[in-house]
Amino acid sequence: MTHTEYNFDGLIGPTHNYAGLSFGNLASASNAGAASNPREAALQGLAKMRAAMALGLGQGFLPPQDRPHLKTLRALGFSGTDKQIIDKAGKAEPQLLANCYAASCMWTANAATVAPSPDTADGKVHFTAANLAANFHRSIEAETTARVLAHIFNSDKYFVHHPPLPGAMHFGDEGAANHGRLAPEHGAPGVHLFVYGEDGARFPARQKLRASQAVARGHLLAPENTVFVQQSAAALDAGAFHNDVLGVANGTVLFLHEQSFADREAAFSAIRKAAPYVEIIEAPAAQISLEDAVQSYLFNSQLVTLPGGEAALIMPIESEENPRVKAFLDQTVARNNPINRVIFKNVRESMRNGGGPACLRLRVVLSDEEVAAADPHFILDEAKIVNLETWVTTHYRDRLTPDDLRDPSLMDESFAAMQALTDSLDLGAFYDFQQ
Ligand code: SUG
Repeated sequence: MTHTEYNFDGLIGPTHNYAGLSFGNLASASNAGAASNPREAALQGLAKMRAAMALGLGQGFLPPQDRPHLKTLRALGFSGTDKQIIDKAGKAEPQLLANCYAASCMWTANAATVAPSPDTADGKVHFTAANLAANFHRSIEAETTARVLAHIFNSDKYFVHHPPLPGAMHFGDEGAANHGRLAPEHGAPGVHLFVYGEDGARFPARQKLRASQAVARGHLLAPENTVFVQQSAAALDAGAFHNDVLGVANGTVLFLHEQSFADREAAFSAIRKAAPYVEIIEAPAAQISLEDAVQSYLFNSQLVTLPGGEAALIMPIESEENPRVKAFLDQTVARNNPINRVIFKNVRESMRNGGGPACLRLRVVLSDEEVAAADPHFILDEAKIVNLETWVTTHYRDRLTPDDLRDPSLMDESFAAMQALTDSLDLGAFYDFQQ
């Protein structure tokens, strides 16, 4: 059976904006209040998807969610017509309105944790939608994300869907952003690397160990194929609010910063024991500071296995622009290791909210039969990308500031866009605003 790596990118929604909602995410904080360009953001995301397809990789997407999320505003006591709700919330609680307007579901690395079928005791692909309990604007995504995944991967024969973990921050779970899979090849049983945090001196940890353990349990992973590693407090406090800001794993390669883990030696020995084939490619702190790594998002790259077997990195252009990072990358490619290619993409609109190329995708390894069982509307080809680009240019604004969120016509435009999208994807009355 052939297994292929698919990346499901988040299609960036029409309300993409900079509201400074994520404590511990330095880019989100420093761009708070700036004007965003939702149209450019979505087109940048689609261009990245096209680049991955050009490399011969499978590419899918997850649709944006309905924002403003009126259901949440109603649950929090705002009443009246849709327009009255926006008006009242904008006057009384502008920050709450911004939370309900966030397009943050674009970062699908946080949508869920996935275990491919070669790894699970029942031979099915398991999904656990992340509860994203650490931030209010992100926690709103969980229920709809679970619905989206169940819709796209809708077959009891091949797929198992677990609801977001209960218990809020007691089981705080941020999905695949703190998880990686190592395997000699995609179709062989893999080793799951779960990275959790403990609160730092500056910033709180989002991913709890007990949450990672619960996901591993639910996914029926063999204990010898799971490794749980603590992120270093230095990394968290330097702005690595998810582990994928400082490291990425795929295939036989673990690519990371020297200061990623609390106990580097113990972590490496546990990983090598479970996955003896692993090649660890590390950036020494003396060459790349934590500050450079967080600014350039060097490790928030998509580490992908190309059809010929070599590994490539799809990286943010911020990494090309940082001379120390660029020098390190040149050395890495020149050395004898599986990483032979680096492709730089401009996803600046997303980067300004702390989301690099790897944040924008959920990696799902699927067999041919499993791909055939997935909803083809969400598996991309060139024609479908062109349709999505036309949809974006038809419906999206090219400038949005936090003040614009109070403008009820933004809600109308956003819902009109979502209506057109659900029509084209045969989704029916899928979103809360359509009920
Ligand atoms: O959760 N930013 C996201 C970025 C997520 C990046 N994902 C990964 N590292 N995998 C977050 O902090 C900012 C929204 C705002 O401030 O308007 C935001 O939600």
